Amino acid sequence: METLLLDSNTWLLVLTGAGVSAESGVPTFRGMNGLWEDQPVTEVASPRGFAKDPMRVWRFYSQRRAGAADVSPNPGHEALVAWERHLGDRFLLATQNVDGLHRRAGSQRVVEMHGNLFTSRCSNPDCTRPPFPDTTVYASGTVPGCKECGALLRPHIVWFGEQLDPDDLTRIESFAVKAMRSGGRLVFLAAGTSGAVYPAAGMVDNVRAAGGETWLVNLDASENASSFEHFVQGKSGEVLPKLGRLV
Ligand code: BJW
Repeated sequence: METLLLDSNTWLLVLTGAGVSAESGVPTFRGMNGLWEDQPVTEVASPRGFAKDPMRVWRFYSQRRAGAADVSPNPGHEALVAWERHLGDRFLLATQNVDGLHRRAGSQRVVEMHGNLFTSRCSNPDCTRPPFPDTTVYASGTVPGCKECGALLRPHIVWFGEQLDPDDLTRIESFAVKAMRSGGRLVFLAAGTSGAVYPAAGMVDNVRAAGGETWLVNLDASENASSFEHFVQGKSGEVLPKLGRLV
């Protein structure tokens, strides 16, 4: 197996997806065939789905909260923690996962691009209440309301068709810019992601355009696999612990 050199010249930007949590027992989107209760997840987890049936949306997220609370980080998460300890500020982890497992494993420099399962916010864009931690598994058939304005609460998740937080995107871009300006070696590694959802799926092209090196660790060839220079096929929990050569 190829090894990825992580030395004092390396700046490592990691992108993770649902495959990294799969070995912890969290179902992937592709694994569910993109369906939940026979409905496309893209319909349930969308602004339109929430407007149409907020109870169904909360049932979906309450079920996932209950499931994610019971699982633990796996060796893939742990390998990334070790790499971060080695590289310090020359490491950044952008995750599409909302399950919080990276932070629970000990990762600190984390950007949760698609939000967080254990955070809720008011659905009223004019409400001043900021997003807040919320581990509640709401009873089926209920929809929580905002204490401040009475509107419906919603999960703090980026649904299809919604904008990602511009601060998150800036943090990722600034990391790459800083790496290139420092004259260091910028490495982008994507793990456990289908490469089908943007803007995350476009990160590989941006890094290549900036002159960075690109690696993919995935169970199968993701949709954008041909954009990567290195592809290590396998389970992230088995590959990542062996991949990094810390110098
Ligand atoms: C293993 C493994 C193991 C298994 N080890 N591997 C440009 C072009 C075309 C369209 C667009 C575009 N830019 C934006 C869009 C629209 C849209 C989009 O991307 N659509 C595509 C379907 C084409 N994007 C958006 O709407 C985004 N917003 C945005 O860009 O705003 C501006 C804008 C809006 C509209 C138009 C244009 C611009 C928002 C995207 C938000 C995504 N949110 C979700 C769901 C939230 C619901 C929830 O979590 O409850 O986030 S979608 C879902 O997909 C979830 C995931 O984070 C995301 C990525 O999935 P991921 O992680 O890749 O998982 P899987 O299951 O798909 O794949 C797992 C992979 O792991 C597989 O390959 C397995 O083989 C592998 N695997 N076990 C290693 N053990």
